[in-house]
Amino acid sequence: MYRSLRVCINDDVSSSNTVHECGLPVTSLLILLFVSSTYPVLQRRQMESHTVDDEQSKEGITQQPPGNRKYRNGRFKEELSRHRMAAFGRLKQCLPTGSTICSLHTSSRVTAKQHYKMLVLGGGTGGITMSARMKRLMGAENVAVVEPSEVHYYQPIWTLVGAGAKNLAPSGRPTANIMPSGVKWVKSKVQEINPDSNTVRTEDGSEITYEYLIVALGLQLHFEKIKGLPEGFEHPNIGSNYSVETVEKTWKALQNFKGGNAVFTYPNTLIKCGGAPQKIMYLTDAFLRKTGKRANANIIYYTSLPVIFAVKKYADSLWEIVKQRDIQVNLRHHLIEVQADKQEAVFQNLDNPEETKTIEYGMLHVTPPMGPNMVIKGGPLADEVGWLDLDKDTLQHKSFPNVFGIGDCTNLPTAKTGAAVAAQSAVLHRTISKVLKKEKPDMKYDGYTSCPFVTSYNTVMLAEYDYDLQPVETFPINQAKERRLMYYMKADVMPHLYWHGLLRGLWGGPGPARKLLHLGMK
Ligand code: FAD
Ligand code: UQ1
Repeated sequence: MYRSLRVCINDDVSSSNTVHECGLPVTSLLILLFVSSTYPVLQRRQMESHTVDDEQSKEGITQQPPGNRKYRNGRFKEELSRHRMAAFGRLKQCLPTGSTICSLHTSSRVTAKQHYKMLVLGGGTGGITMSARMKRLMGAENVAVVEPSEVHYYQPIWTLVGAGAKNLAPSGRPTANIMPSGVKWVKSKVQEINPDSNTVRTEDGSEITYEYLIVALGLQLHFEKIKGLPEGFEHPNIGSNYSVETVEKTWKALQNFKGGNAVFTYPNTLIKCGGAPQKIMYLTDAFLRKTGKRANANIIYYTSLPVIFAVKKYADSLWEIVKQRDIQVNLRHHLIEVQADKQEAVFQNLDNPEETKTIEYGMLHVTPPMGPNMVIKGGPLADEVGWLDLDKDTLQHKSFPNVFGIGDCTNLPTAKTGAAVAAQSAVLHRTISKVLKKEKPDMKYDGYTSCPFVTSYNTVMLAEYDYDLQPVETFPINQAKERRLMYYMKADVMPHLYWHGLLRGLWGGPGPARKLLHLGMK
């Protein structure tokens, strides 16, 4: 096994080993990673554990809809498809929603007055992860999550859905199934947060009071800031991996592509997963090569940034890749208009705003502008831009010590990713357990974030870095190389780590595994 493990670790794409040779040892390595990273959590769990155990609470005060396990199969597929149709309807009406907000449920189950020791706003990656951890810390009956959506999505896999390498349906699971058992799910939308009176008002007019609050509301997509969108998505040959409504349109556009310009954009705002606009471009290149259409295609990347990527080590590799694959990169340009009926996209030169150019496309992948959640923006919890204003070390709010935050909705100065949420969740868990004991928080978040750059249908370059934009690599190999092992991890291992590790509050990022793999030297 060790011999083949060595073979696997040396699996940069120039090596002749196949992915299959790697399967068993890689799985062993990843199990080792998971166990080493969750061991501290399990140890802490014993020390902190509340008397309500999982099984008891499942049979006890669970407030989830009955029979939710059955819901998984046929009925869920129907529900997912209905959810997608409704969501596209909202996208057309141009509502400033995030990627997964569903307002179908103005819950009749919400009673007029409620109080919780720990109230979590948002049931996405950060919200569910923290509610699982808070259940462990203080008992399920003390925790509630406000989340309007019936379906929870694993967004990172949409990169592969847009390229036809995975199906959309398994990226969504019923919220009822991933809500920690016994935790109250308030199926409504937060409308207002009043931290002076420790009160949250929901869309149906209910008021919920709290002792402690975790804000995990994600960010909002703004397709409507590009002239001609979102209605342009009704035309063919345009898609976006950033939303459940548009991700399958990317795959259609890729399959329909006959030749001409295949155009990829990166907007003039902060975004989640800053690598995703490029990942679909490399996959497009690979698909067109495989199908013999690459010779008739110009692949063009327009980015508002002055660099291809913020971390030099990985940027150097990406420049090599675009050169090798004959991809044209235009820095400091952003998409301002789409005339989808004519298949034309208009770009502005950010260094010379008077200058615009119109490009005809055979395929267009749009990364929309993004911004803070409107519920936070302009309110007492926001910084001057609108993000949740947190201490970057402890994740405690700067002005309200009983308020905490995690994920894309925050102003933590690092890239917004699920990997960052994982690392933040371990720190935030520790901070809150200290605050509950009236002690000073003692663990610091270092800004850890990660971007698995998918560079083809079997390679990934795994970027990992911190607040200082310094690489913080988990594996004792050069991660600036494209590797098959990393593709296997992204496509097949990460989803399991997400559903069964992160969302259950058992995965706090690869920090402990990194220490182990570097023999305690990092
Ligand atoms: P979300 O998971 O978006 O959750 C926010 C939740 O808040 C949602 O459930 C929403 O319904 C809810 N909400 C919003 N408004 C309200 C309201 N008013 N009231 C109540 N609830 C509300 N990350 C990686 O680590 N690796 C990757 O490879 C990767 N690839 C990605 C590829 C794509 C195409 C995309 C779109 C994302 C990718 N990410 C990746 C990023 C990752 O998915 C996000 O960073 C992560 O999900 C953020 O978690 P969050 O909890 O902050 O926000
Ligand atoms: C990660 O922890 C994570 O959250 C579960 C992701 O989101 C899906 C990631 O993409 C990555 C890369 C990580 C980091 C994990 C390892 C093993 C490096």
